[in-house]
Amino acid sequence: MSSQPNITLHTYFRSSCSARVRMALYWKGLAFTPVYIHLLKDDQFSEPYVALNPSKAVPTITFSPNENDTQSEPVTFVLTQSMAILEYLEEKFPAPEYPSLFPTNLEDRARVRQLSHIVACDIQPLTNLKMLKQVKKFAQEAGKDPETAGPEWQKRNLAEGLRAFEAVVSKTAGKYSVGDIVTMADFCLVPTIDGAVRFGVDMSEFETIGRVWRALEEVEAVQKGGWRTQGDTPEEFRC
Ligand SMILES: N[C@@H](CCC(=O)N[C@@H](CS)C(=O)NCC(=O)O)C(=O)O
Repeated sequence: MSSQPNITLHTYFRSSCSARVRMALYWKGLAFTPVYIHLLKDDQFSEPYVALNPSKAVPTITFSPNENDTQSEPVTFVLTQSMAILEYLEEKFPAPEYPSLFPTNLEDRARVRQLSHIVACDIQPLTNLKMLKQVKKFAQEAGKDPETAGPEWQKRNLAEGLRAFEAVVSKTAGKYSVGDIVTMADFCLVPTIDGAVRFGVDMSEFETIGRVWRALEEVEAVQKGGWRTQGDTPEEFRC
C-alpha cells in the first residue's frame, strides 16, 4: 500500500454523500487529507471550488501520485459524484489487498447497488440542502411557515425512502444490509439514518434497519467517517 496516491477529499461533516466516501476510505485503509467545504457558508459556490465540482456540491476527491509511485499517470485525477467515487475506489483499490465494498456473489452485488441507489438516487436528491432551501422558499411564497415546512418535507421524504430500503433490506440482511459483510450499501445507509434521526423520523418502524444500524455503530470505519468525529464538526456535536 506504500504506492497509495495522495488523496484529498473535499468534505462537509454533515454531508451524507461525503460521509459515504469517508467511511469507504477508512474501510479500505486509505489515508486522505480533508479539505473542508462549509455548505452553510456557501463555500460550494466559490469560483475555485466550482471549477473542481461543477455540481456545486461535496464530495470531490482528487488523486495525485505520491513520490514512490512510478506507475500512475503523473497528473491529478479529480472525481465528483459519491457513487462514482465509491465504484472507482473499489476498482482502483481491489480485494484482496484492500477490504472490498461488495460481496463476491453477482446477485448480492446487484442488491448492494439497489439499496445504495435507493439512498443516492431516491432519498438524497429530495432531501439535500439546495432542495430544502427551495422548499422553504416555496412555502414562504405560499404564506406558510418555512421553518415548519422544511423539516416536515425532510422527515416525510426520509421516512418514505427508508420504508423502501426496509422492504428490500428485510430480505437481504444478515448482520449488515446484504449478508454478513459490510458493503457500500451500509455506508449509504448510516448517514441517511443520521439525517432521519435529526428530522425526527420514528426509527422504531424499521426493524431490520435498526438491527443493521446497531451492528454498524461498532464498525471502526463508520465511527471514523461519521458526522460527529470530523475535523470540521462543531464542538457541540462532538461525542
Ligand atoms: N449526486 C451527488 C450529490 C451531491 C450533494 O448533493 N451533496 C450535498 C451534500 S450531501 C451538497 O453538497 N449540497 C450542497 C447544496 O445543496 O448547496 C453525489 O452523490 O455526490
